[in-house]
Amino acid sequence: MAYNPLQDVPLSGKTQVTDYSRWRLAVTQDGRHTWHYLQNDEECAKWPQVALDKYWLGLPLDLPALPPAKDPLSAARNGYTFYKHLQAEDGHWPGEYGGPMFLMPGLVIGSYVTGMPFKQEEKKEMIRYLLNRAHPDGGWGIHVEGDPTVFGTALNYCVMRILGVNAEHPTLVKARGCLHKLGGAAGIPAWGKFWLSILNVYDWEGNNPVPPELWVFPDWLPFHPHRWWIHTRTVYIPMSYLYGIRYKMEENDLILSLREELYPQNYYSIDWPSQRNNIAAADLYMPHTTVLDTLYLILGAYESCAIPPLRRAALDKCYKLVVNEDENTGYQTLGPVSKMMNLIVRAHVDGTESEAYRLHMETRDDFLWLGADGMMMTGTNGSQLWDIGFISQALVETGLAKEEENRDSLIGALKWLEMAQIKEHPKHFEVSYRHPTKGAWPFSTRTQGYTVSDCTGEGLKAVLYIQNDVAGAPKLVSYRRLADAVDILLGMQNSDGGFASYELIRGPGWLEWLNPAEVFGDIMIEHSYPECTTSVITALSIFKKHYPDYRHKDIERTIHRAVEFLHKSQRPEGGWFGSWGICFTYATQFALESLSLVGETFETSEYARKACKFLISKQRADGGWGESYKSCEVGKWVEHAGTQVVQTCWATMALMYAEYPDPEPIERAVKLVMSRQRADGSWAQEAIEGVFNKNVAIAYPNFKFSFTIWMLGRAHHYLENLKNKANG
Ligand code: LAN
Repeated sequence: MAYNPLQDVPLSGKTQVTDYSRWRLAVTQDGRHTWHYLQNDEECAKWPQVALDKYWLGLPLDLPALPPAKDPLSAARNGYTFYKHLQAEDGHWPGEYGGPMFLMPGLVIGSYVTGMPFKQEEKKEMIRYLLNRAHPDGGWGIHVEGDPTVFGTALNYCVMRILGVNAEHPTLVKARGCLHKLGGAAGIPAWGKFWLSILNVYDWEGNNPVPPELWVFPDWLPFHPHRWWIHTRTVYIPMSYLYGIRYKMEENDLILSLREELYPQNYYSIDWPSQRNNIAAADLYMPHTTVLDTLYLILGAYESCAIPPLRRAALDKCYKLVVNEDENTGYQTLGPVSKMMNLIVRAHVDGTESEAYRLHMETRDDFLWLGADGMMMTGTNGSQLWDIGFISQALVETGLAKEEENRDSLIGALKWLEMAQIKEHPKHFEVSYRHPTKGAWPFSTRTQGYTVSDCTGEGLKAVLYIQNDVAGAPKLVSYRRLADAVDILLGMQNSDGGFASYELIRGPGWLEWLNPAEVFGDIMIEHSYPECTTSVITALSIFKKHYPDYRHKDIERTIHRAVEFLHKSQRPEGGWFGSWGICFTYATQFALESLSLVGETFETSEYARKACKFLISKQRADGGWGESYKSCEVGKWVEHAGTQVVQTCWATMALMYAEYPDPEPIERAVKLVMSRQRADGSWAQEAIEGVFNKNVAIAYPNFKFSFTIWMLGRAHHYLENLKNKANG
C-alpha cells in the first residue's frame, strides 16, 4: 500500500512542503471543487494560476490599490471589485469550509482501513495542516479555535502516524503528553471510540452498543431512527452496520505501536466494558442521561445474546440504506462523516475493485480543501449555494447589481442559481425516508441534493431579487419552478410555527434524552430555528409581492404562524440564540429581518425595540461587536477578545431592519468596518463565524465579503434617508 512513511516531515507547519504555485482549483459540473497539483512547468503554463487559486492558497494577489472609499457605498463597491476576483467561471464563489477537527480523522482512518491511497502532495499538506493547527499546549481541539480534547488529540495523533509522521516528532511528543495528561485515549467520546475501534486500537467491548436492529422496527414507533435528525441517522446507518459486524482493520506494526502510544496504561490490561461511559472531562459537553445509561445496560445484555437472523436482517437493511444514500447523492452522501463510513461499508461488502469504491474515491476529493495552512477535510462538499445566496441579495439591495461593470458577474450568479435548483425528488425516495426535494435548493450542490429549508429560502430570494429587480435580467427560473420552491417551503413548517433545517420535526422531544454523542448538543431530532424560520418567511413574503395569486392564503397563514414562533423564541434579554452562526448577533439579524417584512420595527413593535436595545448594549467603544463562539456553548452572550467585522455587520443589519432611528451607532459601526478594509477592497480573516450542534465552530470565510458589502451598501442608503428625513 502507498503509505510509505514520509521522510521529510518538517518541524513546523510554516515550512513549505509543496510548491504552492503548482496548485489549481478545478471547478466543474455543478459547482464541484477539487484541488490539483500540477507536475511540471508545461502543465502550469497550460493551466495558469488565477486570483481565485492564489487567494485561497494565501498567495499575494498583487492587485492595485483602489481609490480610497469616500463613503460606505464606495467601500462596498471596492469590496465587490475585490470579491469578483474570487468568483469562479461558473458563477459561484468557492470557499474554504473548515473548522471542525474531527473530520480529517474519519477521512484518513477510513481511507487507511480500506486501502484508499492519497497522493504524496496531499499527505504532505495534511500533515502540515495538523502541524499548523496543533494547540500551543499540545494536541488538538474539537474545532480549530477550541482547547485540546481527547477526541481531537487522540484521533489527529492517529492521522499523523498513519500519514507517516514518526512518533518522536516534537509535535507528536507534545500531543502525546497532552493526551496522557487528559487521561489517555480510553476516555475518548463515543464517536472517537468508534473510529479507534475501526482502526483496531480500541476494543469494540469499550463501545456502548450501536444496534442496527432499530431499523427493522416498524416505522410508526416514536423512536424509530427515521425520526431522528438527518445527520445523526445518516451516520448511525453505516455506524451500526460496522458495529454489528465489529469491523476492524487487521493488526500491523503501526497498530501495535499506536496501542502503546495512545494510552498511559498497558493496552492489554484495560478493562474495556468499563470504558464505555468513561468520557474525559475536557471533552464532555452533553453527559448521558440516566435513561440512556439504563437503555445501554439493556442493549448491552442484548448484545451478548443478539439473535443472529434478526441481526442479519437489520444489517441487510442498513446496507441497502447505505447504497441508496450513495446513489441518491452521487456518492457525496449527506456529510463528511457518513461519507467515510459509507465507504468502509461499501469496501467491505462490494470490495475494493467495485464501481462503488471507485466512485467513493473520486468524490472523496470533493471534501479535500487546500488552504494557506495546508490540506483539510471540509464540513460538506462546499457551501456553494449558501454563499452565492447572500452575495446575490447584497448586490441587488445595495444597487451594485445595476452597475454595468457588475453585470456579467451577476448574470453568472443567476445562471448558477438556476442550475443548482433541485429538479426532481431523490431516486430512492420514500424507501430512504427522504423529504421531497423537487424545487428545493441545497446547501452545497445539486448533486449532494438535500433540501435545506433556509437554503431554499435564500436561493429563492436570490433568484427573485435578480430576476425581478434588475432591469434586463433574463428570467431563467420559470414561474413554475419558483412555485415548486414555494411548495417545498410551505411543506416544512413545524407545528410550533417554526422551521427546522432539512425536514419537519419527526420525533418527540424526549428523544434528546438518548443523545449518545457526548460532544454535540441537540442532535437527536430536528428543532425549529429562528434563522431557518426567517429565511423561509422572508422568501415567502418576497415571492408573494411578485406573485400574489399563488397559494396566497397558505403563504399568509404560514408567515403569520412563523412570526409567532419568532416572538416566542426571543430571549428575555432581547436577542435570539443562533444555532448555525455565532451567535446572538447572527440570529437576531435574521429575526429582525423577518419582523421588518411584516411591518414590525423599532417604532411599531416591542419585540424589535427590545432586540435593538439588546444589541446597542453590546456595541463596543470602537463601534463594533464581538461575540465568542462560547456564546453558542453556554447559551449566553460571551464577549470576544476582539471586535469582529462580520458580527458588526450582522448587528448593524439588524438595527437597520428594525429601522433604528438613531444614526449614531450605525455610523460608528460603518466607520469600524471601513477602517478595517484593505487598499485592494478586501477584509482580513478574523475569528471563525459559524457553529453547529452547539459545540463545534465552522468557518464561513466568504461572509467577510458578503455581509460587509451588504451592510455598507445598505447603510449608505439608510443613513442618507435618515439625513433627508431630518432635513425635512
Ligand atoms: C450545516 C451547514 C449549513 C447549515 C445552515 C444552512 C447554515 C443551517 O441554517 C441549517 C443547517 C446546515 C445545513 C448545517 C447542518 C449541520 C452541518 C451539515 C453543517 C453545520 C455543516 C457541517 C454539519 C455536519 C453535521 C458536520 C458533520 C458532523 C456531524 C455531527 C455528523
